[in-house]
Amino acid sequence: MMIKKFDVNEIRKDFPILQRKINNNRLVYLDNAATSQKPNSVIDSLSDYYSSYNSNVHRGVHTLSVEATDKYEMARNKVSTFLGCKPQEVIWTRNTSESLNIVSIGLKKLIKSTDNIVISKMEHHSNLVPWQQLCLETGATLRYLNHNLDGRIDLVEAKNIIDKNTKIIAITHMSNVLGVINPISELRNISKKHGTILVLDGAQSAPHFPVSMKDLDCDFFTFSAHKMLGPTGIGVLFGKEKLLEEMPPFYFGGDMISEVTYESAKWNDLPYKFEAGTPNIADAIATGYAIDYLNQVGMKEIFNHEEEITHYALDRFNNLKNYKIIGPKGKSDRGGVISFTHNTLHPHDIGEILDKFGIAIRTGHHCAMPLVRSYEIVAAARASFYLYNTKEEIDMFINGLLDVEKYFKIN
Ligand code: C6P
Repeated sequence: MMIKKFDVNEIRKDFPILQRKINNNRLVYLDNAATSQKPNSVIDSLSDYYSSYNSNVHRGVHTLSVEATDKYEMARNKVSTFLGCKPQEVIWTRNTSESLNIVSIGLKKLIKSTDNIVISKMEHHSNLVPWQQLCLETGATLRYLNHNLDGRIDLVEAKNIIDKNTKIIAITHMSNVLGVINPISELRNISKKHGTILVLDGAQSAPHFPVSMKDLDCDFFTFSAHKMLGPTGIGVLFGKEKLLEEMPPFYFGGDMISEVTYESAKWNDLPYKFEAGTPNIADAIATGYAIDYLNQVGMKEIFNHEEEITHYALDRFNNLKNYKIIGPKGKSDRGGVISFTHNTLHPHDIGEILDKFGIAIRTGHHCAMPLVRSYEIVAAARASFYLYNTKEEIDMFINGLLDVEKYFKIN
């Protein structure tokens, strides 16, 4: 694949929505942690599927079905290359949330009441509630890794929290609120001694920097295509082959079986054992196009660009008198997410006024209610960046924050 030199202005031309005006202002889209925008190649691939080769997969001998099956499996191969794993270790799901549910329910039979499961206090509800439920059902204990005000996990304490009864550690690779990138290799080293299963929530990492299943040495990894230029309604569960072989299927029905009698059923081979029914063919194929786009730009280049604009934003933020960052003020091991509050203004008011200027940010608890509450607030505002954001947009955002204060007559 040809690597383009990173040129944000060229990249922007591939995203038609970025030409939109919001309230007569140009759109400044800074809500990428919620969902990313899509390039033409992804949008066109959806229309191409429905207009040229719409058909079911793995079922037909006719040309359309063969074409659809080839493209669907080719997309899986692209994901496996992107992650550095085997194609049979890539399961198509609906999103990160579904992937994490498949794992937590699939591992249930391994869990005894004397076991514990360790997660962090910064988890998205998708990586908290499934484990909470699993503990409630099995009698196991849910333990939490603590972090400091900056969002850095306490690794000294982690050595005591993770022990011989820890069956699973499930942690976010990068926090959607604090922006911290968690110390996965250190946690892996601690967990290895106890043979603990490591589950990574990659919803905020896979879109933004290279992720290698080999280097991370995780047992499961999950992400959503919609946060990485792909469509909504499709996600991925990576699992080590051996564990997936041992895990029971989540859904039952067509395609996930190899043989059915009136009395019993045998499961299909991986990955189909976990893909019951007609899958989300068009969106899986479009995810392949999203990965092509990311590869063409380069994941390292994307990270470098985001790092540059995030550092710039942090420097400008530090000069704002009344705004306070939730999460690390430092620049190391953090991605392009900045959550913040204001001394007197409610985050929703900030978000609404910024929208009048065409600037899209997210406000609320960001589906991490316990974390946000731990900072003694009920909501935060959040700006999150991606490959198509520019320094000029950061300036517009920071100036927008000052204009919000003017709007509310705050000095
Ligand atoms: N976070 C945000 O605005 P789904 O909704 O299943 O595609 O992804 C869930 C999810 C899981 N883990 C992390 C770390 C996430 O950030 C998200 C999605 C969005 O922060 C929507 S709440």
